[in-house]
Amino acid sequence: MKGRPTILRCLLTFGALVLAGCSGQQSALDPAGDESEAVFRLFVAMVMGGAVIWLGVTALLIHAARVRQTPWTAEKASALIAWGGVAFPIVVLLLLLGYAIWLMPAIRPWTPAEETNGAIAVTGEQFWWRIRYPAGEGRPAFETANEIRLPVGKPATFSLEATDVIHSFWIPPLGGKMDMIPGRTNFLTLTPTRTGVYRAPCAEFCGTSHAYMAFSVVVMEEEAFDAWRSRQIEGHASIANEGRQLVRRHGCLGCHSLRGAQITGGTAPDLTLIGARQSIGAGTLANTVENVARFIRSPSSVKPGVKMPDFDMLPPADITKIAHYLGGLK
Ligand code: HEC
Ligand SMILES: [Cu+2]
Repeated sequence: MKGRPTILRCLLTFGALVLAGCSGQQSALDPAGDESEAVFRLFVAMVMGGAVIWLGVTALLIHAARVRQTPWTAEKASALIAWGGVAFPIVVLLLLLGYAIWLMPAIRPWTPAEETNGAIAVTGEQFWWRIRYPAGEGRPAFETANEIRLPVGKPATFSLEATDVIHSFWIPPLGGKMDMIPGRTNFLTLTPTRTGVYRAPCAEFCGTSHAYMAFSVVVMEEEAFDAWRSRQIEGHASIANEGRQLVRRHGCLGCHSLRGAQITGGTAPDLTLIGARQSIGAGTLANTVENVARFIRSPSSVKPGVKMPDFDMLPPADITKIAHYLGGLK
């Protein structure tokens, strides 16, 4: 008697945990875009259909084993097998196949050439994301990293590449995934329908720090997006301070670009608006001054295999100043 409530409690807790896992920044079961909505509907149709069929088969089994006392005649049994075992599965599978094929254009839209020109170029690198917004409407192109911002309600086309090994582009709440393959360009169009911040993990094992390779997607109202884009393009030409001198003196700009600072590097994430990003180290640490300092001091202890050298030989005061400076680049 004592066992019952415990089992019930376990089931309730488990159920609550499972349901809690459905919402959130990285869930395909909480769609925030047209493409993920289509995949979600297919998922629901399959789960519900599967559940109904399973219940039917179980009921039949119980009926045959427990309720019915007399055996079936050979004819009745054959008819049951023909209808229940052949006709029914064929109809169900054909319906599901038809539904999935009907959804396909929505999930994998063909991207017309004029849209590929305006695509946001995303390149997978070990272990971060290079993001280039194209020039257009009189605005110059610009580069950023580890965070994609999009205006809500507008289809966004991505051109996907990789420099080193295969990575995979997947924004669960919006749709995907699509492989990023060195030497090849793949296209994907996604239409966000809800503002919010989403997390997108690399979906193809790509090396030691594969699990620390994610980016954030910030879906914004159009005005806020335009303001962000203008700030990216402007950079920080007017900022002259000690932090910036230190960044230059310690050689950070040999790898990193910082629009408005003298040099633009290119083998590492762009740092122009680093202070406005959700996280640092490609989704690895929360974006706080302490974490930025920790990352600069010893990236290798945060991300194994990282391609940034440790800077633990720098005076701690310099690292703190740089971290404060970077945190202010918004
Ligand atoms: C040899 C090239 C190189 C140098 C020099 C270098 N970095 Fe990096 N840095 C990288 C790479 C590569 C990454 C991406 C690491 C990752 O997330 O996998 C990175 C990442 C970062 C990040 C996180 C960026 C983000 O988008 O999350 C910060 C902050 C940073 N570096 C600051 C610095 C500072 C400050 C210096 C100078 C003291 C410096 N770096 C020098 C290569 C370099
Ligand atoms: Cu990867």
